[in-house]
Amino acid sequence: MSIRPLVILPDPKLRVISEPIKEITDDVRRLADDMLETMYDAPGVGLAAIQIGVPLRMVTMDVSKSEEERQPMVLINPEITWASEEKRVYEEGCLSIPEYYEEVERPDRVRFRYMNLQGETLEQEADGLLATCVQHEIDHLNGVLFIDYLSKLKRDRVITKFKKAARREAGA
Ligand code: K1U
Ligand code: ZN
Repeated sequence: MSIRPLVILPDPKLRVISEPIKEITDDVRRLADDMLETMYDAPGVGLAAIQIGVPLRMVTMDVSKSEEERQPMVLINPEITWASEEKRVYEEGCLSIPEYYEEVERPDRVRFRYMNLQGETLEQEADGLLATCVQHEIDHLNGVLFIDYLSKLKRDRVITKFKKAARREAGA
């Protein structure tokens, strides 16, 4: 297992549409292990494979409250199959946009389908942080970021800030 470097805004990889996983191979299992290790190290409650530069439809999540009771989830080819009309606002963050948090409105509850590492197809309903997180992660698989839900003014501001930081780093 290894901790992989995170892809940070404005890297164009974050806008790529990730490819479905066709077969669960040793490489896929290794990717899941690396994603979990990278997510716990960050720390984060979710991670999409593209955030470590791999354009495959895999997500890891763990919204458990304590480190002692970890509940790691690995989602392969996840899809939202139902979303409630009712919305909720949650202050979101993103490991690819460090130290930036904003309120985002999304469906309050969702049902999602995915394959696990054993190749079983499962469907689950979620509310609270899990519902927000799974929507945020599936957006990553489609090249969508939570800043896309903000006003153009806020989005442009944060993109400009991260572009400047990237330029400074490249020049340093
Ligand atoms: O996909 C990502 O960038 C991970 C992101 C997921 C997420 C967080 C909040 C709302 C929606 C989606 C994060 O994990 S940001 C870090 C974070 O929220 C957190 C970190 C440690 C403990 C608790 C939360
Ligand atoms: Zn994110």
